[in-house]
Amino acid sequence: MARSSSDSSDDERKTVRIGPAPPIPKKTYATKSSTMQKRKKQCCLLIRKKWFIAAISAFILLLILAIVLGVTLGGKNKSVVYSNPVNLTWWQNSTIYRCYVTSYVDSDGDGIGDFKGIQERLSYLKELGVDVLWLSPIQNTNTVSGTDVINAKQVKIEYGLQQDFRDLVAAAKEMGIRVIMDIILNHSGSAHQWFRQSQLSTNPYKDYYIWSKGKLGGLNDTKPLPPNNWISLYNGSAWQWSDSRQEYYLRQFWRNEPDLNYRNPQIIQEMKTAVNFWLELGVDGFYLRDVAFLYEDAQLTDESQLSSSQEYVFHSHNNTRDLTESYQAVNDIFFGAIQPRMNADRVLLMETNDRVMSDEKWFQTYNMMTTNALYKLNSTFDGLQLKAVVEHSLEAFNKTHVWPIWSLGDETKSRISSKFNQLAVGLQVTQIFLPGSSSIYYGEEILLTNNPSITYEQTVDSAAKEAGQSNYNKISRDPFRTPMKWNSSRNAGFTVATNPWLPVNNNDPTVDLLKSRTNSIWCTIKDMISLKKSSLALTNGTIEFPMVDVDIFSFTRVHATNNTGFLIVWNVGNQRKTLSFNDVQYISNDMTVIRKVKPEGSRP
Ligand SMILES: [Ca+2]
Ligand SMILES: [Ca+2]
Repeated sequence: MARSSSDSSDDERKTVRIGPAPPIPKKTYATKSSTMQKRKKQCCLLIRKKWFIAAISAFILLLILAIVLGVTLGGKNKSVVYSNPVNLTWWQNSTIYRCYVTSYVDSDGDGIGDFKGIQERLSYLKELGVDVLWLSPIQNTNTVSGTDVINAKQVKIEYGLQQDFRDLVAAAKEMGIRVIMDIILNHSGSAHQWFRQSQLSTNPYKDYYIWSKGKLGGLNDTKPLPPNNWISLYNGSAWQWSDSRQEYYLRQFWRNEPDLNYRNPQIIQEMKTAVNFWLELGVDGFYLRDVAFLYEDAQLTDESQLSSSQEYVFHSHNNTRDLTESYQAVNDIFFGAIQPRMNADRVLLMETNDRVMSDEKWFQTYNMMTTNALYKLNSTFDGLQLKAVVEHSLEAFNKTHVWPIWSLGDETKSRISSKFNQLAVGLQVTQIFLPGSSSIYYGEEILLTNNPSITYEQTVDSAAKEAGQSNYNKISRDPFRTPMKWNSSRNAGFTVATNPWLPVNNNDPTVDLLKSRTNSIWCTIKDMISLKKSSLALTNGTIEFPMVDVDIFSFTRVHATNNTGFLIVWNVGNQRKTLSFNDVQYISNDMTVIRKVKPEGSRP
């Protein structure tokens, strides 16, 4: 990263040099920057015609420039996000690393990632610039990669002992890294003692789940029909027959994940107890999974169908999703008994959706919302579409005063490198510079791709196994969860076991390789995180979109008071472009190129 003496921070030195200035005559910026011209020469020499930016053309598929610029804010109607400097809390000025524990580091050679393994790699996270470690579900489950909780107040035994978790949290804190965790609210596993007892109608567990006798008229009258037409997220009826109880139970997700009955006050109490358990172990916050699904219509009313199809997307879900009670339940669980502790320095986050963003009353509860709006873009998109998504998201966050976390990946989705190909790099860099906090799903920093070579025999995802040999690869989430690739040793340094729980993806580069290349995606992300930390303009500045068209996406982040900031330009098209920012009133010609990013730089 070539930085001039005045390129990145909002310190006094730079402010004096650029200063809040009167409008500066505008020119095509690249032609006026000796730094740029020098870099052009270097680029042409070093990487032939891969990319360069003079006058300004870019023969690239993707180009991001972060450029310091002098600005004047007069004469424009600003779209301001967090315009007034605020005292940022730890979770606002943060880079969040979403760690899928099972695949991160295996310390004891059983082929499964664990707490001690993560602890060994805390220095790696620190080096990358991570402030918050966000752990995938660590509550004890029946299946290693599932969310079928069998004890909400116990660590997953494959990950280690409770003390190992305490040690991890303590070691992370010592390094200035906070630890937050997923908490599973909507369901338990069918192997949970609660469910076993509930199936037998044993109190107090009899009404821990949502049971129904169903409707008369079943095939051969051997069993009734499901009570209504509700569909599971993974298709098929949301009702599962229990032979032992001779009733249906509701499962909005998988058959081994029965929905808990939140209309039973005992469930709220159980969750409060679980939350307290994890707070005692030292976690700094929770990501609340599947809040939208907590409550369903008490009368079990049919949902309207948008077509005759039995697929989930063709049902309305107004009786099974986003009920007001669901969000109220979160208030009941996390505030009240544990409010004093949550308020102090803890954070609650959940994934945003239109329902929750439409009602400000929920924001007494949630500090942060994750948004996967960028991920929802089509695998190819243009600058206008990208801007629309960013603006729509920021408007919602601005209205509700909730701090955004931009999230591109998690263990349920195709990896971004596989979905977006070369555009993935640009999305990663863009999200770092957007207002809010950015996140990294483990492996994104080395452009880990989906592992396409997992056989049916190697498949672990229980739903995929259930789908059978001919269909498993259509629904398996295993390809998005393969082991982290650390180095060139066997199984990429993830484990010394011969057979890791999922096979390592042989196609992808390793951490060690990319760290050794200064223009790699790993180094780029590290540098961009560092840049963001150094700048109030980037954490707390205004945002504008000075030039956006089909091929170009650009935005500025400008300090609210000293008029300095950054311009980020991304050529999302596949043609060389010549750009001039002459017509943008507030951009001066006094700019310095900080970093140029190209998609090819990350691959071996
Ligand atoms: Ca292990
Ligand atoms: Ca539910």
